[in-house]
Amino acid sequence: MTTRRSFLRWSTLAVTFAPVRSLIAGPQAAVAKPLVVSTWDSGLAVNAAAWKVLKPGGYALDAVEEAAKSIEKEISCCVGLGGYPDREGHVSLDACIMNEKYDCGSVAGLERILHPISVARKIMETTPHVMLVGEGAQQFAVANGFKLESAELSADAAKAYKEWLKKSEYKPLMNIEQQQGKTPKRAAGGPFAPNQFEDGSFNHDTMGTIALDGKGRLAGACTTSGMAFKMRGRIGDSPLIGSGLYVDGEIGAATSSGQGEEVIRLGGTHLVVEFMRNGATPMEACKKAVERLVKINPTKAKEFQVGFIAINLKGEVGAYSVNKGFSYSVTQGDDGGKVLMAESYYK
Ligand code: SD4
Repeated sequence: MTTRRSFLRWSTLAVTFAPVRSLIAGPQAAVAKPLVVSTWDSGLAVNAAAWKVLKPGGYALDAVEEAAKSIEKEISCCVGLGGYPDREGHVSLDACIMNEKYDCGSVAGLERILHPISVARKIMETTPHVMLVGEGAQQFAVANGFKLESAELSADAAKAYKEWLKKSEYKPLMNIEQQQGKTPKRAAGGPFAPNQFEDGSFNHDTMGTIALDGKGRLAGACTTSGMAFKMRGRIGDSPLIGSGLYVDGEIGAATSSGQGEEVIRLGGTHLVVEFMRNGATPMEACKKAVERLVKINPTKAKEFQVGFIAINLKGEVGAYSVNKGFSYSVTQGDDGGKVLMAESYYK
């Protein structure tokens, strides 16, 4: 049995001797208390899907894939095929996945496939490549048994797109994800259908999930339909390893949400993990990355949101955002988890 003391001893050893340990038996030699953290309050339901894998001792990679699939298949404005289209009316999906051994896979601009996260994993596990985009990604998916779904927009997305075309204004709203638990107009068919809020504004909700399993293995997944009404071909941070997601099996994992362009210019989640490598806690690491981001242009930074979440091998959790309003969900047991509000640079 793992007592708290032995757990602490193991987790300390895991960090102190990480390089040696990996030479001997790989990161899975450690013993850890499973943990899953996702972006936003909608992450709670997503964590529940991961927890079903983590609780009986499953692999963190399977857990984060299940987490991502659980939201990809819901009717949602912002993840999966029910999402809002680009400005030419096509829904294009971005996703990536990474395990504790630097294995990673990614798809960008993928159309008409229900589970981009599973295509990303397939690329990771069966090809010499990391990332496939657009037509090639779709071709790969179909060749590997993924069904080609209809190109038709969901009823909600079609309505929102029609509405958007009236002004054709690209104007991402800060923290719009945060309203998900509040007073969204829910479309019929699922808990994740807050496509449009009472005030008419649009939701978007990238899902980033990072997990630590009972064997001390880390993994992460990130999935999105990207910014609603983006330019055709626009790719955000979410499918980019080191921007929307990064995992180092000997250190920790991080994922991001918000204005992807700002995360990309920083290599945001790789930076967070590097800060942890240099001794920062997950919380300190997220904060330092946000400070670096704000320093680029403090005035502009007041106008967009970026939030990071991170975990380390000790099971510590951290989050920090540029502006207030970034929430995240933490699940560590059967209690259904909790939603926390991240501290922010601008209060
Ligand atoms: C993107 N980072 O495509 C994503 C958007 C997002 O919640 O996080 N939405 O830039």
